Amino acid sequence: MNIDNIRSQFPILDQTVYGKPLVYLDNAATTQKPTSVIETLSNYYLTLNSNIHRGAHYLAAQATEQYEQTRRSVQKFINARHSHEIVFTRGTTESINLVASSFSQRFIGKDDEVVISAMEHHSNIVPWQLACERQGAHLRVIPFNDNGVLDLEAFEGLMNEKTRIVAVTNVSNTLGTVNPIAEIVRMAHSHNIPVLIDGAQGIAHRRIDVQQLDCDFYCFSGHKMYGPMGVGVMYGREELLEQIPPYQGGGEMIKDVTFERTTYNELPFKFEAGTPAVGDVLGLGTAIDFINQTGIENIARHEHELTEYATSQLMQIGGMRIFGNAPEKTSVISFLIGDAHPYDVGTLLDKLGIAVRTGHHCTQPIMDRYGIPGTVRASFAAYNTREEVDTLISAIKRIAPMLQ
Ligand code: C6P
Repeated sequence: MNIDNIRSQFPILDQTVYGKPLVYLDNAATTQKPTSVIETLSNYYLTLNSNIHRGAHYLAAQATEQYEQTRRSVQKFINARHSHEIVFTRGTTESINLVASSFSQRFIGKDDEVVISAMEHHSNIVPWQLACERQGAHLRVIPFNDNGVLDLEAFEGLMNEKTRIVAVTNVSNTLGTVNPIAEIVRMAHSHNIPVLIDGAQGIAHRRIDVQQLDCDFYCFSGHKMYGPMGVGVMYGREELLEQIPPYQGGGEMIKDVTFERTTYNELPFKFEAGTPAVGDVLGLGTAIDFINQTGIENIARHEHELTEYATSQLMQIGGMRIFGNAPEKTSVISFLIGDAHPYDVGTLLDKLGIAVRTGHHCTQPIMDRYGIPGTVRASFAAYNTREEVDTLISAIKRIAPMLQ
């Protein structure tokens, strides 16, 4: 992988902050966007802007064609069986809320159970809590061990005839753990329980084949995979999407409306009420092109090397604690230095030009599990370099004595 070539596609990286070269290590929060994605957005507004599926004019037809073409790109990217199994949303959060709301109305009743894991992002906890509250159902939680590995034996023990769905993350945004989702799906399906995968942190780091995984729902955001903010995907298995009710009512999701009764549009439109973020969807298509051109396996290998290198360097610093030591991890490293507050570490790193995230990372139950207020999190993407890791390490060595 030619890093110089990749970096040249991300002009935002080529700047200084506080007089220091920017070292952007907050990629799990959002990745930067290549010029091609930014150009897709501006070209859309410069040459194509119009509402889709509605207008009888040239621009509307072109925009509709490109929007539907992007749906087919996403289908191919995750190897879905049908393009109508791809629903565009605002992001992972909306995708999970959609499933939690619509699936629970159809399939979850009083005293039923929903299984999630203890390492979920709040986006894969709260929507299920809301659904359980509404339906009178209960949440069950798969624990994980000190290294951040899910306890699959406990998982097996949690499933029973009341379990209606299992919802787990592909990759933990805090621990970096890559969960054995194919195995989780196999275990759940042996009890005829469908599975939702939160793919927010998986999609940009591993090849995802939803048919091979055999999952029932896979949710992700454009902005964590070099695409625009404000767009995401909910992949759902056709048979389930046919059975669950719409999430929101409005334009485009209907077939016929009278005051007595409304009938709904076919898939995927039944789940796409109102005007979507057309330009952002097209930008997501360009982000997929970027990933395909770079090669997701190349990206994964490069990030793995950076993560291994950074981990070994960090471990040599006195007082260093790394949270998340699963055998299979993506490019996320959460750490604490002695008793230093993560916010203080993040602020000092920021002044040296290094962007990391600090806090609970929207995973408070993980913090409770370890009895800590938060962590400092460095996360890598395709454009990060070994030199940037060195900059991080020497910055930490410089600030650590100030904070002990
Ligand atoms: N995690 C992070 O810094 P949205 O905000 O809808 O694009 O994604 C929500 C979400 C869901 N699941 C996981 C595993 C995630 O990591 C995220 C977003 C960001 O870790 C922002 S909190």
